[in-house]
Amino acid sequence: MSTSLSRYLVEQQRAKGKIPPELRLLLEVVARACKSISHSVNKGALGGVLGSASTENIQGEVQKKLDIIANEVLIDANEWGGHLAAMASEEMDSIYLVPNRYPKGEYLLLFDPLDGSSNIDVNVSIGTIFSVLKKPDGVEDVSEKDFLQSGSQQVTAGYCVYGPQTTLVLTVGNGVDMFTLDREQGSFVLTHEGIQIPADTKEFAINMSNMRHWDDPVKKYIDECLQGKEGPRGKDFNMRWIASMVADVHRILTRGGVFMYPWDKREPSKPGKLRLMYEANPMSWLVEQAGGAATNGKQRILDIVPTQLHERVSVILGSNNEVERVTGYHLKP
Ligand code: AHM
Ligand code: MG
Repeated sequence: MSTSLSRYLVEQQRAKGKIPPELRLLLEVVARACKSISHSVNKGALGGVLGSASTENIQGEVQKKLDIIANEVLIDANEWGGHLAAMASEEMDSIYLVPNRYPKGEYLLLFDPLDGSSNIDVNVSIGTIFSVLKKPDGVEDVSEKDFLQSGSQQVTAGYCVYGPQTTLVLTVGNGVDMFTLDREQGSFVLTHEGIQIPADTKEFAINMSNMRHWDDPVKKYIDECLQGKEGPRGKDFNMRWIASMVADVHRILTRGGVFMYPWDKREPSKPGKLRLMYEANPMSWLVEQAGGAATNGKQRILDIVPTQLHERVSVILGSNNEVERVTGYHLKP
């Protein structure tokens, strides 16, 4: 018999003691929200959800209609259940406190409601990324500084990718498991357990159009990959770049590879394009839980203590030996 997400979570709570009841509720609610977002994504033009809204987010990016819809779905689903104290999102300037009319819980939820926004209108895989932290002990009135915890403090993290299949990928610190949405049953079903990323790979993911802006260690690594069998690596590499981090990371969890969005010279004052707290941290933890590695070139991403909610970071993650190699090129140029 197949295992539904609900059963899996109850078993994790009961037998393995890995998750408290409030966290189980939180994950059920996030999964329900993802189901609803999946429904809107699937409707596409028929649901009138494609195209841009006339607003910008705090990062100065034009919001798509689906960015806003997904953000609202996640807030509406999560604010009343009593499991959260506050939320933060790529699409909101500051944190969202659970309104006083609802009971408050112990957890802080962070999310990128719709990652890969540039792919929405062209019908390419996109997704929702989320990370959960605990409210610091003794804090009554949550403020932004209570969110500024390193990724190693996450209690659960995951993403849902809306592709040919809708797949929810989770960790509660006990490995990585995947659930596929069964649309007839209306529930997520456990389809892959104990995901492991191979330590070696012949596949890299990077936006090559930025090559002239990269730093030397990244140029050196990619140049060696491009030389293939005739170069120092002695093997041919393949390249993939979906421009949706969820989809690129999903491929890496499925068959290995290395993903990079490094710092580059276009905007030298920014540490990178991707956001630490709701993109890099959850993905880094998933990758580490699957036996891979994640660094910013110099240090483990999960060790970075954020100073801002929307902080950016350089990202190198995936197959262990490749991440070590690129990181080594940064540390010993
Ligand atoms: P978004 O959260 O606004 O969609 O931006 C993040 C996305 C990642 O999913 C992806 O890896 C990257 O931006 C693609 O960037 P680029 O268009 O520069 O290749
Ligand atoms: Mg994103």
